[in-house]
Amino acid sequence: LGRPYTVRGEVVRGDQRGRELGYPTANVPTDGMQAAPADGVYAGWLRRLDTGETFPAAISVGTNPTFDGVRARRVESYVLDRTDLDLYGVEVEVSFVDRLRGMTAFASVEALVEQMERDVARARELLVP
Ligand code: FMN
Repeated sequence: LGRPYTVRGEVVRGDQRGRELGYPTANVPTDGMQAAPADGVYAGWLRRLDTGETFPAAISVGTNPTFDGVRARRVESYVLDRTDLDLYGVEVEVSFVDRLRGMTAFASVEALVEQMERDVARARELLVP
């Protein structure tokens, strides 16, 4: 595979929890038509197909096992430092550059947020020179 794996789709509303956690994410559902990489956390890029802009991102693939409820698997991208972006309804392409870790069911929301902070720092090191 000579270039990063990508997933395309329209950004849908998630559980609206990300903003409360301090890390709002652009959620793209995975359907039967395209395979997402294994559940876990990645550093990569989110590209808006409407404007062509590309942003560095920390990306989660999975069902958010820290929280209750049966949930669809999806690709969630936190665009670094851009809590102001509104991407609902926008077609995006997410590229996976580096795998950071596996998906974890944390015992508390605080533990999840601390780990997300480390993930974002690592993604920044890898993506932003
Ligand atoms: N959810 C988990 O349950 N376990 C994880 O290990 C985990 N890691 C994440 C790492 C990053 C960098 C990001 C952006 C999200 C991660 N998530 C993880 C997903 C969050 O639980 C999710 O973004 C949050 O619940 C908001 O969901 P919502 O967009 O549906 O509101």
